Amino acid sequence: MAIERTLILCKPDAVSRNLSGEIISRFERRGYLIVAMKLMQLDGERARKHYAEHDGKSFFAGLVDFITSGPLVALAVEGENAIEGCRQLMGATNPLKADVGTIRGDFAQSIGRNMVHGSDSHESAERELAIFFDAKDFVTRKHDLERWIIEK
Ligand code: IDP
Ligand code: MG
Repeated sequence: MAIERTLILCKPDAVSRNLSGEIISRFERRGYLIVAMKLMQLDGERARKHYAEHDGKSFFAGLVDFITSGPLVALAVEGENAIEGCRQLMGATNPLKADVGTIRGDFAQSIGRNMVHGSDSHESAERELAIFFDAKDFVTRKHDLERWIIEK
């Protein structure tokens, strides 16, 4: 069993459409525990750092414009295999390919306005969490994990 921490973003389209609560509740219902959360607007420098792997691609400038265009909600969530599990709840990057029942399959139409971000590996999670949060931002939910989440 691996207890993991991952970065989730309710992107500016989600906040603008008043769906951030709906999205956050999907992670909560799965049992993932929020251990840090911020409503914030990214500047270009932080956005380019977050999406550095896409620098040079045709959609990079549009992606940075969009992610900096309004407030987003950044969350650190924790749980068993949370990195893959959160990606499963999000659905495929292109909403047309995302299953109905996933966040993107239920709420999005186009790839550039797909509502939610989730780290895709341990390395990404560690790198991305450090872009959005300081060590002091995290609370401990060890008691909740032990009581409700982890099989003894
Ligand atoms: P992910 O968000 O599912 O991890 P990535 O491939 O890491 O997908 O791409 C990051 C974000 O960039 C996507 O969520 C999407 O909003 C945007 N994006 C990815 N590919 C395209 C594209 O071909 N056109 C426009 N936007 C794209
Ligand atoms: Mg990605």
